[in-house]
Amino acid sequence: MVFRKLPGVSASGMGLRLSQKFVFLLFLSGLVTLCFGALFFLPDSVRLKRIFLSKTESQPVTVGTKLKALSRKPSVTNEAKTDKKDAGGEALEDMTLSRSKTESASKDEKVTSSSNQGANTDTSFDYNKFKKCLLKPPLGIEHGKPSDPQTLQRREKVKEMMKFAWDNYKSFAWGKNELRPLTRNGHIGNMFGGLRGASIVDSLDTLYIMGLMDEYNDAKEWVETSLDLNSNGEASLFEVNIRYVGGLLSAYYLTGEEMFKRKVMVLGEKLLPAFNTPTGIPRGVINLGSGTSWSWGWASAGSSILAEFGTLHLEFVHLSELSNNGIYTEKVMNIRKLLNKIEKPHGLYPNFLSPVSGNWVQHHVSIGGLGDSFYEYLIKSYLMSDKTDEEAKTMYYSALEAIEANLVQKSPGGLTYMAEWRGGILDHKMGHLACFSGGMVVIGADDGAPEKRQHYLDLAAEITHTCHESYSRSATKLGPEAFRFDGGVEATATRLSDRYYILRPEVIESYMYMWRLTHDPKYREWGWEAVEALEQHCRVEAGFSGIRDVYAQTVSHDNMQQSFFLSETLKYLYLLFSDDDLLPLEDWVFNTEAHPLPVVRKSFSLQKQVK
Ligand code: DMJ
Repeated sequence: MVFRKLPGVSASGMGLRLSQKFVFLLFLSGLVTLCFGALFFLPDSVRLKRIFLSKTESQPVTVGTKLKALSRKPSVTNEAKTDKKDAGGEALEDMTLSRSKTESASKDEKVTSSSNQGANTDTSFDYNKFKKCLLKPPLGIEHGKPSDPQTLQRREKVKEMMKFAWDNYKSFAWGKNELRPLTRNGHIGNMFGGLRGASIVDSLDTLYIMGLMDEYNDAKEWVETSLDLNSNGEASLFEVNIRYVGGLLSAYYLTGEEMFKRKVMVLGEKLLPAFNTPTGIPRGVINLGSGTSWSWGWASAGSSILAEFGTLHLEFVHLSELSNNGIYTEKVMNIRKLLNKIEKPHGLYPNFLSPVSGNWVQHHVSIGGLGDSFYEYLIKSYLMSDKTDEEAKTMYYSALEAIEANLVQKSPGGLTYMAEWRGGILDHKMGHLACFSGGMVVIGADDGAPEKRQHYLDLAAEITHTCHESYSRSATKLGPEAFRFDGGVEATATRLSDRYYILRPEVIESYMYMWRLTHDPKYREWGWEAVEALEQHCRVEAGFSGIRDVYAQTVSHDNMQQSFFLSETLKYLYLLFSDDDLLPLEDWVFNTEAHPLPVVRKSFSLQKQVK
């Protein structure tokens, strides 16, 4: 061997030894680098990472109120997806989850898997402490029982309607998403990515506040044993968020059942990959298994929809509250920042935005479908933050000012309505969905400029009156999907395709808020008119059904009991006939599916307050 003798080796021999050592060391360090690299680059390396990284390293860290993730995961590319078929706007039942050809994820778009975003932190949320921070008991002194006998009787009627709707769902559609009351079977649809039991999750809080405890317990047991979150289908991010995330969050906050919290955290984490776009604006459709996301096939140029990506804030703030992980708040604050910064035509927010460029795609503005709940979530974010979220407040009142300047109209007959805006041209139409805005304007009346308070109360009352007119002017006393103020009509649908009513809540929602904030008895009367109309035209032998033409003397049913009928329509009616101490507005904010979420108070929040 050349290197047998150490002492007295020649210079060239020494050089050889040194370079061999160097090569050996280089080889060793390469090997070590490779091994460590494999831990991070191989799929499913999460468990190994946990061994080598401390928890805090894989968690996001706080930088002021903004959070930054220290993700070491390499980027992967979304697979390109092809078109299925187009779906039209706000659909009646099966909103097709079509994919946008133009908007499949671009090759250089980087996404990280949710498991590596460290979404679920060990929680230290203290439910008892949270309860103590509420100003009032959630269910009031006596579950909001009204003292006057007529109101009590009306409330009992609404409770009976809920039990009827629920019992039929249970008999004929248990575990499916909705009941088909005419054919007495279940409907699954394709909005929830393979998740089931939408009517159950949407009903939990309604059953609970109505004191339908056997029914609530059945619902709870189903969620515990049968709500399978390992689905692999394509879901509407918006719908899953408002119905499932909202429903489970409310159930947890009202009951303190840890199981609801566990479920909602698992589901919340599955939604995170939808935000992995160049701008952080999520796309509309997400595969709950793979995390891949797409834009709706019908959304122009692969855009995301304002009412969809703008209706995540309340639920995501609560996901951060419960998990003590700021990542959810970070995602929605990022959306907020972009919307705050971007130039707005006449101060208005168009309905379509590119998740790639972050620019508006079309100048269509509406307070109804495609835009609606974005505005609702601005004022509700402010209220839910215990009035600390100044950014949301400013954005809301500026948006409202722009809406008033550009969209609010008075008909020749004196009805106030919110028209739609297409690049500066007004379409004198108001959707049923836009009727939520009476309630929105009234809940924000107190916190605007003091000199505007009365003006906002008047505006809210006028809009609610107009929406009531749209009901009064039909044969069924139920309102159409959209009504117009041109061609010689007022608050009336002119097109056949706008005449349907699918058990929607928005008009009744505004009655409820108007009642709570003004105590004008007409709102309870109008609510009762709606109960009678629902009973007469929508109640069938095995549940409640939507109708195809509110102007027809003899109705034709659409065979669908929407889950929002149980979650919203009946809940708002029940609250309308209850005392104000049932879910007091000082403590609770309703998400857009009527799921109550508590105001986040500094005294119990582990997260930094939004400033
Ligand atoms: C509900 O799912 C929600 O209220 C949503 O914001 C709009 N559409 C339906 C009810 O009409």
